[in-house]
Amino acid sequence: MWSFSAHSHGASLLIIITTSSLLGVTFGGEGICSAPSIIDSGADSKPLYYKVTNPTLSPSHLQDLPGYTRSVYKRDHALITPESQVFSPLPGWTKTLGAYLITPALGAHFVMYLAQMQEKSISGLPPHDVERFLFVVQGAVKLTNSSGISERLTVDSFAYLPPNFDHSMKCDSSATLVVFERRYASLENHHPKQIIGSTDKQPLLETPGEIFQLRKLLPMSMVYDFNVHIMDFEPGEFLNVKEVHYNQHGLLLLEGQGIYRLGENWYPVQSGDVIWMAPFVPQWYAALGKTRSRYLLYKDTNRDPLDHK
Ligand code: UGY
Ligand code: MN
Repeated sequence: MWSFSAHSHGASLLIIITTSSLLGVTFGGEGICSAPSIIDSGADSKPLYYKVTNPTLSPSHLQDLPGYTRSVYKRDHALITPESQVFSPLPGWTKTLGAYLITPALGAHFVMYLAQMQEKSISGLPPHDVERFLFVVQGAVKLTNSSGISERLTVDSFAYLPPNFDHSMKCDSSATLVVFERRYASLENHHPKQIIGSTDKQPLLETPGEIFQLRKLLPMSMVYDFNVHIMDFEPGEFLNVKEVHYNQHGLLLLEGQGIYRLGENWYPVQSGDVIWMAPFVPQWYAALGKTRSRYLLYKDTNRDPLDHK
């Protein structure tokens, strides 16, 4: 692999040693060069969804590229990767930093944000007539409603709070939540209720023609104008349907990596990435890598598009 003439032997060897140590290249026992694996072999011992709050901001092969980001913003979709998520104090919340990742400014009818609650923090309330869904990605919070009933929510648990429903979340040490809010599209004689649950308690649903595993976190009842899906793919599995539909999506990749097709674009994605999909954007996912892909997906549902935005 390396050749050098006798007279420059010493200098060349120095260059090889210096270059290889800079690149992190190792010489195997058989004399074969190998680069370090980019797969995190310690990932198994980490807490659930660890990579969402501890993402790989600079893959080793891109770390010297100032200004580089995988984030993309287009008319009918956006990819917002961790290195471009910007946090600032969340209005109405104490000791909490928030990053609004999807808002009506993109054309969405909902907001999606990450809330980083710090020690002794308290949540604020959503605006009037706005419903809220939250999912705990890291840490724990105590959710209390106006009847004084409290529930501790830990990683993988979620809560739905109906519009104008008095509640607060308190955090003793630290927590990261992903939150969806939208103005409730009301239906006569239908009244949504508070829901608390956790992903592993939700049943697996039939997915005719598809291979991925599906759980829905909210009831499939007309009362609710959206649902949040948890979708699991083993490496090599992909969406069979090349979907184009009227619904909007907000997606957080909780685990794994793969390729997301959005319109005519094909994006490598990994855990911690967020995607906005506008109505009718062609969408498709294939899971790659060595570990399961799991994503959490907001989807509006149960409403006539002529009656509601
Ligand atoms: O239900 C859905 O629309 C879902 N399969 N879409 C997606 O994963 N992009
Ligand atoms: Mn879809």
